[in-house]
Amino acid sequence: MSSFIRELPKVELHLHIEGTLEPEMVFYLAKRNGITLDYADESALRAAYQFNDLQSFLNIYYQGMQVLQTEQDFFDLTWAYLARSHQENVRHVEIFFDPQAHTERGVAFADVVNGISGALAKAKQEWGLTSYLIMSFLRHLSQEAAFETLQQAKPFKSFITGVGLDSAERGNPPTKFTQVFAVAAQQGYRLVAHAGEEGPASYIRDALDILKVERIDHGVAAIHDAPLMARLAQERIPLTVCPLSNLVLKVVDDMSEHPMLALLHAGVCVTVNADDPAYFGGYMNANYQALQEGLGASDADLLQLALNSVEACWLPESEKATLV
Ligand code: ES4
Ligand code: ZN
Repeated sequence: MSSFIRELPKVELHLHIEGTLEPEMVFYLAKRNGITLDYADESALRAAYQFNDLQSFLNIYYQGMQVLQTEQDFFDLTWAYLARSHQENVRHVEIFFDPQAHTERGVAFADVVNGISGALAKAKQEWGLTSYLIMSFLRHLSQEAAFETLQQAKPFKSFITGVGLDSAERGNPPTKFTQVFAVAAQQGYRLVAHAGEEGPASYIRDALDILKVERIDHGVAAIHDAPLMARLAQERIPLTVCPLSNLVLKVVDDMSEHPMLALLHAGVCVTVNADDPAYFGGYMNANYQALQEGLGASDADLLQLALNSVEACWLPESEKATLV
């Protein structure tokens, strides 16, 4: 790992907190909560992390998070991620959580948000590590279910800055959630959506024009659509790209074929992110390193990517200045 990458001040804009659940913590929490797992030990669980596409990952991801049951579990999960981020010189994070994946199992919305928020507050106090929380709707569920989740979030509005859209992309287009995104915007949430990960470039356009999101999560399918790329560059619409995720889920066949640098050099505001680091082989520094070693990104490229993340984040301009 180069010292340049380690010392670069970094901002993370695309991270699912449930995707930071390491096998060791799965076993630790299973024991604490009296749950029997289908796997004999941590290495047997890790061996099951073999993915062909997004859906094969999601199956394991939703299964793994069933050990998260109490507010303390969500606190411990988030705290471990923040400690790791602090070690990697990550200065600010905007992280997703999937409330429906927990409320559907009978976990209280309050326990999820209070656990995560408690750890975020502690990291700000201890390290000055700032954060925002983004509530993501599961796109394989109905818009009606998303509306119910938006309603449940009302008492916790001050802890939740944005609304996002994730899970199985193909067959679940942005237009399925037009009304709930409009209402979320009226309520004062900032908007993002996963689009153009496995789905087509048209989902990126629809997320922008119909859902009216301000950032696109992934968005790598834009590389196949020259007019869209030109628009993203012209309007400096940020893409939160996740290199190791794209490799492990076979969005790209090899890191040398990843579109990150083509997008960067075309003037698109692309950023580097970890997505689900416990499942995809690494946190922020590992993602920068993959671009350096697998794609030949220069230190100047990596610096520009890190500056793009500062530009794309939601901190007030006065606080952005203190990051760099
Ligand atoms: C996700 Cl990589 C990815 N794509 C879509 N939804 C997700 N949820 C967690 N990780
Ligand atoms: Zn994601």
